[in-house]
Order: sequence, then C-alpha cells, then structure tokens
Amino acid sequence: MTTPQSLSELFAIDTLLDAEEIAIRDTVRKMVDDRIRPHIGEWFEAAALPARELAKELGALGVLGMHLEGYGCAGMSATAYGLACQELEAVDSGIRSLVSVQGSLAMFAIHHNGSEEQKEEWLPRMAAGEAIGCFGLTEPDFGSNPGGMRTNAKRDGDDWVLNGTKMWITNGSIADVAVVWARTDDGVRGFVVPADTPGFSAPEIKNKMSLRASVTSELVLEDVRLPASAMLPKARGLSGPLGCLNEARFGIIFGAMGAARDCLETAISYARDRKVFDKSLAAYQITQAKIADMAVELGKGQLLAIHLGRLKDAGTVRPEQVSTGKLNNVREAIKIARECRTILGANGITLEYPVIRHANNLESVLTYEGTSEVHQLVIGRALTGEEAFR
Ligand code: TGC
Ligand code: FAD
Repeated sequence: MTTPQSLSELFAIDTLLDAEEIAIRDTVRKMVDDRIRPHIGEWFEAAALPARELAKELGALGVLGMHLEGYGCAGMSATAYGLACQELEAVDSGIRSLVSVQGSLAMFAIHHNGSEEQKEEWLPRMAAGEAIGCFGLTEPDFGSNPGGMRTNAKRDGDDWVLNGTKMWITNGSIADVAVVWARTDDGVRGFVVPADTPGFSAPEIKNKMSLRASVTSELVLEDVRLPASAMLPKARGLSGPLGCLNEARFGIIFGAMGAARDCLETAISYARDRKVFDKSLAAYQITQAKIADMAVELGKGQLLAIHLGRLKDAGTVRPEQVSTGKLNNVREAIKIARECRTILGANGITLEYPVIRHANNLESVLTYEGTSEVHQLVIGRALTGEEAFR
C-alpha cells in the first residue's frame, strides 16, 4: 500500500492560488474546524443556531461582505471570497448561507444600490456582525418568477407604505434589517426596512429537514410605513434584485464544492478503516471507481469555480456563466454527497458523520438562488436566443 494523496493534490489546485488566497482559505478553515465543526451536528439536530454570537465571530474573522470595498469591509478579491465560502460550506451549508445572505445579498444590495446615508448607517455594523441583514425577494406564490411579486409599496405624502408577504427568507427572524423588494408605480424597487418598524414581523419556518442550522422565516409587512429615504435609490426594476443574486450564486459555486469535499474526505477515510468481507472497503474496485469518479467531479467543479473567480475579478463574468457554475457544482455536489452516503452504509444516515447533513442541506442549495431548472433555462436562452421561461 502506498501513502494516499490528498484530494487537492490530484488536481494540484493550490498551484492556481496565490499565497494570500491560500492564507485566507486556511484561516477560515481553521476557524470553522475549531469553533463550528465540534457543534454543528448538535445545532443541526436541535435546529438551533447561535447566529448572533456566530455573526460576531465571523465579522471578527473578516468574512462578512469581505469582497466589498470600504465601510468596514475587507475589500478582498472575489476568488478569495469564494475560497472562504468553500471552507464555510465544508462545515455546513447553513453557515455559508448566513455569510452569503449577509454579505452578498443584504450588504451588497445596500453597497451597490444604496445612498451614502444607508451605507454609513448599516454596512460597518453588518461587516462586524453586530447587525444582521436579510433579503426578501421570494413570495409564497412567486419563487422562480419574482417578477410576479405582489408585495407593494405605495406613496403616502413623502412616506412609503409597504404591504405583502415574503417567504423562505434566510436570517429573517434574527435580522436587524431587511432589504425588501416591492412593486411600485415605477416598477420593482428595494427598501431598507429596520426590523423594529411597526407592522413588520418575521415568524420562523419550522420543521425543515434541510438547512436546519440556519434560520428561515416568513416576512410579513402590514402597513409598514417608511420615510422616503428608505428606498434604495440606485436599483430600478427587476435587475436590482437579480444583480444581487449573481453575487450569492457565485459564493455557492465554491461553497457546494466545500460540502462535496467534506463528504468525499469522510468517505475515503471511512472506506480505509471499514473492513467488509475481511478486507478494507477501500481495497475493492467498486469503491475505488466511486471515489475516482467523485474526485474527478470535485476537481472539475473546483477548477470551474476558480476560473469563474478569475473572470469575476477581471470584471467580465456574465450571469449565464454564473448560472453554469451554480447548475454544475450544486448538481455534482449533491450526487457526491449521496454516493458518499452509500460508502458509509448505515452509519451514513446518522449525524455522527457529516454526509447525510450535507446531502440534506444540498437539497435546499439545489433550490435556492435559482433552481437547477431556472439555470438550465438561463443557459438555454443564452445559447439559443429563445426565452423558454414562459
Ligand atoms: P428578465 O426579463 O430576464 O430580466 C429582468 C431584468 O433583469 C435583468 N437580469 C439580470 N440582471 C443582473 N443579473 C442577472 N442574473 C439578471 N437576470 C436578468 C435583465 O437584463 C432585465 O433587465 P432590464 O434592464 O432589461 O429590465 O426577467 P424574467 O422575469 O424573465 O426572469 C428571469 C429569471 C427566471 C432568470 C429570474 O427571474 C430568476 O433568476 N429567477 C430565479 C429567482 C431566484 O433565484 N431567487 C433567489 C432568491 S434569494 C435566495 O434564494 C437566497 S438563498 C440563501 C443563500 O443564498 O444562502
Ligand atoms: P417554484 O418556483 O414554485 O418551483 C417549483 C419547481 O418548478 C422547481 O423545480 C422549478 O425549477 C420548477 N420551475 C419553475 N419555473 C419553471 C419553468 N419556467 N420551467 C420549468 N420548470 C420550472 N428567497 C429569498 O428571497 N431570500 C432568501 O434569503 C431565501 N432563502 C432561502 C432559504 C431556504 C432554505 C430555501 C429552501 C429557500 C430560500 N429562498 C429565499 C427561496 C428560494 O429562492 C426559492 O425557493 C426558489 O427561488 C424557488 O422558488 P419556489 O420554492 O417557489 O419554487
């Protein structure tokens, strides 16, 4: 028997990264391994995440809005942000979701579309994890088709009055501020809604079998009165929220590979230790074929993520390229998680190992930030010129 290689050696992934990127990746990996990994199974089982405490620790680590410039944000590259997402999701998709929604959706929406006052008021506290944000786009009847939204904002003198319901909103019940997208006479506009505004409530959604270490909520807006200054001045139409989605989808392209890597490392280690029919499970050809096929998909997904990271850092990445990464990497990650589960046999269904937790989480990741079908249609439209959503 020879000494086994690590998964990253197979594709020599580190040769594509610079020293700073490797240092950021390793710092995030150490923090999640020391601080989160020992507890994540319990948090998942109890469906209880100490999100406020964790947000402050993640803020101190510098990962909240880490790819944004100024206002207390770290101003790192997109690739470095992606590598951080990979490590966060290697422990649990719910932790990456906390960071994605904070940095790529709520903070990005304000950073990209907000007034100077909105940025000064919210971004430094959000970067530090002292204020938590959520992003309300999806509604009970409009998920894949947010353009149909019914939540509305009407003028009353200088004020805006918002009514409607948002659904499946990550961080909703723990948020200090919600970025809410609503229909106005001037098309879809975004609003910065402090969570203590009268008429705003965020009941938590219970009984999830996926993303249990993540808070998911409904947002209810009943005559929520806001000053004129609450509107995001630079977002006009559906391109406002959809532009934010590109950011979060980008993080998922890396993140999904983190979950897959954690499953595959667990399965390889388990197969080496487990004896079946008097020898190591790792020594059977069928097991090796599974491991080889999964390692190939993992490496290809990581290469694609880094390539898209470089395009994003060059400012040239296009939405259909982000869709390509999200579609492929989440679809392959969930296949890897399910295949790894078979290698662990019955042990694979328990929370003693991370695999079933990742597999269940990836069901949500497959659906949120655009379902696989939506991304197929985005790519299909780009390649054929034909719109097939309607
Ligand atoms: P369509 O006519 O295609 O576009 C309307 C306007 O938006 C522009 N646009 C984009 N802009 C930036 N980035 C993108 N990715 C964009 N896609 C479209 C477009 O150019 C147009 O601009 P303009 O100026 O001409 O008005 O709109 P459509 O109604 O046909 O919809 C297209 C479709 C289906 C692709 C879109 O609705 C879509 O992406 N649906 C999926 C919805 C979705 O992904 N929701 C996610 C909610 S947030 C979430 O899930 C958080 S999960 C937690 C976590 O991340 O961890
Ligand atoms: P639907 O749109 O009803 O889709 C149902 C099925 O129909 C899917 O398979 C879909 O692919 C398919 N379908 C839809 N349209 C077509 C078509 N044209 N052709 C073929 N098939 C089609 N949203 C937020 O705004 N903010 C959040 O923070 C957030 N966090 C989330 C957290 C979790 C854990 C989950 C599960 C969801 C979250 N979402 C959030 C919502 C998420 O973005 C939506 O669930 C997603 O966009 C899909 O919408 P839907 O669930 O209504 O499914």
